[in-house]
Amino acid sequence: MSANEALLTLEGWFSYHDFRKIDWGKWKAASEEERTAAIDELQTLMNTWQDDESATDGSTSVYSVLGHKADLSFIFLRPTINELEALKTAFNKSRFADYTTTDYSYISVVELSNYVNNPGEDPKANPHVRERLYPVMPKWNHFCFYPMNKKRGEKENWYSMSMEERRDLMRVHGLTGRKYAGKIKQIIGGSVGYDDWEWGVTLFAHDPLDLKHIVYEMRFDEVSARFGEFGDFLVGNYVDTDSVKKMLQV
Ligand code: 76R
Repeated sequence: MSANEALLTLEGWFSYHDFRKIDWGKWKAASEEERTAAIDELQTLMNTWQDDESATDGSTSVYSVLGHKADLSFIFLRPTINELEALKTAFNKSRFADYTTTDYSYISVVELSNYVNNPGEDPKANPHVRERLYPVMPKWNHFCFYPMNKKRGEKENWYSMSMEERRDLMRVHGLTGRKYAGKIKQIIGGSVGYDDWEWGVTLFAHDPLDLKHIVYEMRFDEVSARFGEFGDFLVGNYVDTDSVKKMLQV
């Protein structure tokens, strides 16, 4: 194996998952006028994010999140990390942001690893590759997010395996994934150097059971069974400007 064979990854848009909690006590204590102005401003922001998507300058999704870990999830994909920072700052300057806290976020870059490329081809010239590196997120009803690592233990170390071994395991992983065509869309964000885990996994589904089924089925694939280590899972429901208003109206 050549030393840099392991380094061949393809990167696309940068990704920022911003998980916000709503301070419901403070929100309910605000005047109706203030709440209306805050919701209007949030809807305006969401429309500007949609304009970026229409101009293919990125993609944005908003989901309401179940459980105690967050209430809303904003997922931004953009060409540069400067744009991600500007989006974060613009949001923080909005009125609605004053009623939120952010205990968790995740930074990564959409990544394809080189296990399945066609030798000799310029991968970025391939429309299928481009579609995966610069993905417009589907407006599907449900999403889940979790970060993961591949083990670097004394006994099992993904990074000391040969390219052939890794490719074989990833091929099986890809075959499992393909069984969910049309049911699951996944975005893999590489986060080495950016965040606390090696990858952020974002899955979109029409049916929340498919989220459970794919993650469970993959646990039996050798690559996940032997090497997968997982962080917190978050799951939620798609919201647009109308449903976010409904969610926030008290
Ligand atoms: O077949 C292909 O075209 C691409 C093959 C492929 C790669 C290289 C692929 C396919 N993935 C790849 C890389 Mn994936 N993926 C995950 C998870 O919970 C778990 O156990 C794992 C979390 C899911 C659910 C998932 C889904 N994948 C990766 C990588 C980078 C690994 C590396 O570089 O070492 C990670 C961390 C990862 C994790 N994967 C697919 C899916 C699905 C649904 C597919 C099929 C996609 C398709 O054919 O459209």
